[in-house]
Amino acid sequence: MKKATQFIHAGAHPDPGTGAIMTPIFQTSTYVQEAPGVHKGYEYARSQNPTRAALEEALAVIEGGQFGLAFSSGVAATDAVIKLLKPGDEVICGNDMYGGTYRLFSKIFLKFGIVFHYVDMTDLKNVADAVTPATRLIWAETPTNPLMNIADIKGLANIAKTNNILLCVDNTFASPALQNPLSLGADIVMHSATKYLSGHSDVIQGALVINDKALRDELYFIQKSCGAVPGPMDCFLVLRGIKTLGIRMERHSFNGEKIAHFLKTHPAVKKVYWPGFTDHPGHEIAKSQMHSFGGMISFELKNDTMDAARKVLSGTKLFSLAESLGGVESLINHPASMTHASIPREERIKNGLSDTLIRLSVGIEDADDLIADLDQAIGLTAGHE
Ligand code: P1T
Repeated sequence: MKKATQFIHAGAHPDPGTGAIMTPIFQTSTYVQEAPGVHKGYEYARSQNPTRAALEEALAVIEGGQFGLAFSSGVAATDAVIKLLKPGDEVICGNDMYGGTYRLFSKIFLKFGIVFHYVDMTDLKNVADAVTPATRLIWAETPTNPLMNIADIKGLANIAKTNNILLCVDNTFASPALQNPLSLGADIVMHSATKYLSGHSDVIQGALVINDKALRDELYFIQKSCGAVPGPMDCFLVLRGIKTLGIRMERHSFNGEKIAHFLKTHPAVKKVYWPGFTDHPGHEIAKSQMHSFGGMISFELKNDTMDAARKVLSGTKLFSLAESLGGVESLINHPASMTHASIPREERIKNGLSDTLIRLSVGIEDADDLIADLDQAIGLTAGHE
């Protein structure tokens, strides 16, 4: 089945009781059993819920995997993956990633004895060199948040397979419409479903998709034992979001491309981070593993003062200043003080995330309106160069 059809039909089965075409919101905590242990496959809603089951099936189908698992947030999904490990195990991860993932690794799991090596994953050699006998997991974001770096998923999978290491790819920025890491050799795909999967900025949720049954069972055991499950209403919202994922991503990519090129030629802009540019260092890899380049763009002004950055961040009218991304409406964000504030400044700067970087989540409004908005906001810095 083609992707466009999958987005509409994955996980959708008419309700056996009523024929309802949309999966009902099973707002229940428990299920009545006929006799002890005699039930319809549902015992207690932390372990199973039919709305969640429909969503998990849909997630698996659209990522091209066998099994999906939904979590109460993206970080809860990441948390479950790291809980596969034990003290002394080592993880190789990128040096540019969502600040909350870095915080989870460095402030929570480090004290439980898990060791994290942060490397520049745009060069596979850095990853290969970081492998030790204790390495159990490679954690990759591609494109990265917020610098839009690209890692070669097939290359990472080769390193992982050769060394008997798991590869988990955080596919949040691309979404399943643009990139399917399992087909490139990853063992686990992680999503902040809060973003493109939900698409409407009205839900917090996370997801994992897996092919291997034993690995799925381990992660399911963690999901039900630790309890970070999403409620049925949220599952319904993400199921609904998935139906329009394909067409939304087409428009995000279309608008993203227009805005990236507008920024690149703007006289007040110093640098634009977007993997669709032929001179982006990861462009050829991005082209080979992504269907299009999505709606995430970061940029820096030639005037690299906080004053100028603040003028743009506060000056847009259509782009709302907010954390998060992937919704239908455009957002503007200041990673250094917002989404990536938990990364020590020294680390951020070393890895190329400047104090004045501005990140855009380009929505699905009219591209010309969005460009006019950015143009007027950047214009507010004129005369301050
Ligand atoms: O917010 P939550 O659903 O828990 O997802 C965490 C997460 C994981 N991975 C990536 C790549 C992410 O971007 C996020 C969340 N990011 C933001 C809130 C943000 O504005 O960057």
